[in-house]
Amino acid sequence: MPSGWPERLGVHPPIEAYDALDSTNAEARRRAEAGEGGPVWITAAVQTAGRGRRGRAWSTQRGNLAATLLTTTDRPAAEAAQMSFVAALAACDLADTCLGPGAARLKWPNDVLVHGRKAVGILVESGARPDGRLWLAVGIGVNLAHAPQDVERPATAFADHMAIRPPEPAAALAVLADAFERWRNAWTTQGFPTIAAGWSDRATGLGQRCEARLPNRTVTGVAEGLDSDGALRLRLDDGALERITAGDVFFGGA
Ligand code: BT5
Repeated sequence: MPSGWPERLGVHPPIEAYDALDSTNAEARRRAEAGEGGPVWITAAVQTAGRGRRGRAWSTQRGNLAATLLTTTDRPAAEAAQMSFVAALAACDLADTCLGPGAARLKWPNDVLVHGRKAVGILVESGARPDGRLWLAVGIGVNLAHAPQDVERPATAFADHMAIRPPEPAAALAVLADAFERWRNAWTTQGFPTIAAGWSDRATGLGQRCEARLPNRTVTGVAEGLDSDGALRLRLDDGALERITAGDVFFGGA
């Protein structure tokens, strides 16, 4: 390659692979708190204490993908949180690659469902650095080979929908990391509306009734779509609009 050649589009940050970790997000946090800024992808074949949102657990069996992008941003925290939609779109692209276009749908805020069942979970954590910037840990768990049976909501794995073997985690991460760069680049150059449009095209449940379990109460209404910052616009039965910024939503019991 000639010297001074521009960086190849789609080149992703380096990947550091472990055989086992407690949690790739926990490892990213430890590194961030020790001053590391990334960007780096951290992956582990097995997680012994994988975590979901709000203190919940995430199971990662061998053959599945657990990966976290540790990176640093100058964006304010509320805006940086939009990275979870970038992650969901990248995971949807990975699902499209493995299962064919359209097999995966996105459920607010950032689950990836395959035939209505959860196949991918995303956990974004962040913290302030001494220099005032923000570190972000964007954790993505993909059920490539196995789905747990003992979970509250139905889960599935890519393998359940493929005639051939699912990709190895390392191969899947290469596809995911490239897709992530493409969407992150779109977010940077075109802003959140491009991400919101991509997400909405692939979303499930928009226009449908749903129940939103918020940290301190539960509300029901019709999910109208994404607000300009990523909040879910929920039209309540009395006609009022509620912006959901955190919580879990359930459509038709799923
Ligand atoms: C999530 O939380 O969906 C976020 C999961 C993020 C996992 C990645 S793996 C790499 C990185 N390192 C980590 O430690 N975490 C990230 P939430 O929406 O709270 O869903 C958690 C719930 O999903 C649990 O309470 C279970 O009911 C269910 N669950 C657990 N493991 C699952 C799996 N493998 N597949 C589907 N559902 C699962």
